[in-house]
Amino acid sequence: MTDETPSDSKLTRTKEKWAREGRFLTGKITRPEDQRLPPGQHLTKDWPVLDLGVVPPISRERWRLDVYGAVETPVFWTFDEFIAQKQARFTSDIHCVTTWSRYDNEWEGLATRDLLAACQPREDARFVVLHSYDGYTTNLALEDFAAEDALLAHSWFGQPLTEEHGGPVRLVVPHLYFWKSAKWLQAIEFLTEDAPGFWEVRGYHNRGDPWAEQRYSGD
Ligand SMILES: Nc1nc2c(c(=O)[nH]1)N[C@H]1C(S)=C(S)[C@@H](COP(=O)(O)O)O[C@H]1N2
Ligand SMILES: [Mo]
Repeated sequence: MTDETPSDSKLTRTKEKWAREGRFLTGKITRPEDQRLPPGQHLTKDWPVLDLGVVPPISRERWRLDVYGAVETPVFWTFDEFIAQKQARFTSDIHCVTTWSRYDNEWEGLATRDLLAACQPREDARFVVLHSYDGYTTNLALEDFAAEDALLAHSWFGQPLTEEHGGPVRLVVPHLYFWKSAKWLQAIEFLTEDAPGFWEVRGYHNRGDPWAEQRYSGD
């Protein structure tokens, strides 16, 4: 361990600099139907690890999920309670803002739509903030969180998510850049007002649509 805090690490400072410089922007805009690979992305077969450099040691036994805020029914689950929910299997592509994409990832977990059915967001709920065990946060509009292929994933290709990729449970929101897909998920907070997260307050786009190249806040 170094004494650098995650928000002051070299990677964080480098990515903040890219945001200021508008790195990796091609200016092209395409739609998913036209082009599977979003503009400015290249394909990779391996699965790079990107995070703040601190892997929180959370076993399945110690893991808890808290769902609260603007909901009718707050949810507090252990891993056993979480995995007893209806299981979804989705195959989707990953698009990271640092320009790598990885096709055809097989995820298993709880569809965000089924989570919404369990916690019942209030009429006035518009946004969610994901809170992670490493202190990371990221925000999503409720409709993006509720995308039909978004899920709280515990497995990848039939194997438990590894620690480095966000196990026991991470979010996967395939239609947005991967920084929206919080690893080591701890809590989901429903809000009536938006609340930008870790990268969103450091120059990254509030929504992050890869096909519109919404990399940085000015895009
Ligand atoms: N908790 C947490 N989730 C996170 C991050 C992080 O630092 N902490 N980094 C995000 C970023 S920038 C990316 S690109 C992906 C990387 O996921 P991977 O390491 O599984 O490829 O996780 C996202 N989710
Ligand atoms: Mo990223």
